[in-house]
Order: sequence, then C-alpha cells, then structure tokens
Amino acid sequence: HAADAHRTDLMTITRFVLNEQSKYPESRGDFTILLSHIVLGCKFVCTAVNKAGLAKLLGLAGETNVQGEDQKKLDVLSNEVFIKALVSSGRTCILVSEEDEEATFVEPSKRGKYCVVFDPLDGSSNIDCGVSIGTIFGIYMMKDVHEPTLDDVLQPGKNMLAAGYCMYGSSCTLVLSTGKGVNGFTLDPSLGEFILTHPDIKIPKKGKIYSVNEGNAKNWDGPTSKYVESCKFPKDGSSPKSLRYIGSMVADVHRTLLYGGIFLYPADKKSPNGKLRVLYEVFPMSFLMEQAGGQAFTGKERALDLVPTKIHERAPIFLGSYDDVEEIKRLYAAEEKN
Ligand code: P6P
Repeated sequence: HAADAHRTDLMTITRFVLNEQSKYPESRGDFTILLSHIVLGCKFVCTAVNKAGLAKLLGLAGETNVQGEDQKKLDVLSNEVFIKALVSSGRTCILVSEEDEEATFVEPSKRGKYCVVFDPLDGSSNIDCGVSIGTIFGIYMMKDVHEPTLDDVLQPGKNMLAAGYCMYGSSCTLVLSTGKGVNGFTLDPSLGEFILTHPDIKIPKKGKIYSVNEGNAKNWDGPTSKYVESCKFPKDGSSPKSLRYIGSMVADVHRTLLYGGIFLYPADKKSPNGKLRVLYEVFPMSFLMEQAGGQAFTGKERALDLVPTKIHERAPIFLGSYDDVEEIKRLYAAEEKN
C-alpha cells in the first residue's frame, strides 16, 4: 500500500531535517530548532503575501488600516518577523538582512552558534502585479561565539552549512540544502506543514532556456554579449535557447533548477559588480545549484570561492546547468588570454 504509506507517512521538513541531521548528532537539536524558526517566518510571509492583494480591504501591510495608521510595507514587516523569529530561536549570533544597513548582533543571553544571512522578501517590487517573490537565506557557523565580529559572516559561500529559499507563488515552496543534495517542500495550508514534494532535486546537465535582462545588452562586456548571441544564433546548428526572465530571482532560479538552463546577472558598464548581493542572493543560490549538480560562476571565479569584504557587496553571477555555465566560463577564459 505504497500510496497509503505516502498519504499517512507525511515527510515534513522538520522530520526530514532531523533525519538528515542525525548524521551530525551534535548539531541535530540546535540546527533543527534554527530551521523551525526560519520555517515559521516563511509561513508568516506566505500568508501575508497571499493577502497583500486584498490589502486595501483588510488594511494589511503596505496600506493604512481602519484606524488610518500606516501599515508597514510587506518587506519591512517580513524582515521584522524573521529577525524576531531568529533571535527568539536562541541559536543565532549575527544576522545580516537585505533590509538592514548594519548587521544585527544578538544580545549575549540569546546567542547561539549560527549566523543567518537573508533577504526577507526578494523581488518585493513585483508584489502588486502578483509575480512570485521569495525569501532567500544562508547559514554559517560562528567562528567565535564569545567575540562575534563581522568576520563571522564575511566568509566564502563554500563555508555555508545550509542555504535555501521559499517561493511565494501559486504554491508556497521551500527549497533547502544542508550540504547533502537539494530537497523541495510544499506548504500544505490545511496542515500548516511543509511536505517533501521534490526529493533530491538534480538540475539537467544542459538546458534550453537562458534568463537575463536583455534590456542591459548595451552595457554588457564581450564574453556575456558573445554568450547571449550564441544562445540566440547557435553556431553549431542547434536550435536557439528560449528566453525566460521574470525579474524575480527566486522565481527565475526555481525554474532554472527544475527545468535546466542558465540564469545570468552579469556585470555591466553601469554596475561593474552586477546587481545581486553576494551574501544573501548569490551565495545561497550558488550553493543550491552546486548541490543539485549545476555550477555558479562570477565571470572571474567559482561563486562560492568569493570572499566578501562588505555585508551588502554585489557580484556578477552566471548559474545553472553545468554544461551551460561551462560555456560562459570558456568565453571568459578566452577573453583572459587575449
Ligand atoms: P532587473 C529584484 O529586484 C531583484 O533583486 C532580483 O529578485 C531580480 O533577479 C533582479 O533584481 C531583477 O533586476 O535589473 O533585471 O530588474
């Protein structure tokens, strides 16, 4: 009765992580507690985002409520929810959020051994038109809990213990890696639980889709221009790739992870380091891509090898199917030689 077992043997994200972490018994409790607080934040944001469309009627976030008070914008509200959830978990020491200029150093009585870097609501400019948006997060282990400094978060992405995103779209999907592959969970609103729906996600080795903002083409460098040209006019007689660009990183990366292909936010003359942030956009998505069998490249090096010097630093990024990223690496290497 496999179908029955499937229905009654619900693999929730908490149970899944407990199983996974059982290989590291020493951190099973702490990590699971931390993750359960991240999951709580995602559930909150999911309900708030879904209601955002009704905001005017319900006086929710981003509008004035019946008392005429200004409600917080959804991304500000989401940020506060994640900060409060992470601090109250008692398992974090430093938090870096896209919404906060400075890092949050948790008060000593509530300190734990993890640092969390996150974008509470990436792509929030897309809320009003109903395009999928998401939360992106990465988790580091503190180097020294007693003397926390920014060095504890300015670590290369390869040091991350875990990374993931939660996409608020037609369904609420949380994609997570704790360093042993990538798994996807879908929120069952009737249970209020994230259920394992995409076990062991692997990105196709090569894809048929490229994802970039073509509006920046005027400012691209040589290798990026050559690569995009080869997507549209392949020299080997193969069929051109399709262009899919949503303009919301979580949505574009989720499609790339499941369908294959390549997502690019290159450097350009206007922004020499591209637009996306290293700690809480580039690193978590690159971590997931590598764990799913793909790769991530900055135009100069493997994205996860980058050592950030500032918490809101940006970097160019090319990530996705292994063979597709290999192509762009070849073009940058050739440019290097000239
Ligand atoms: P552009 C959204 O504002 C965001 O930070 C990412 O979610 C998205 O991938 C990117 O910026 C889109 O940027 O310049 O193409 O509009």
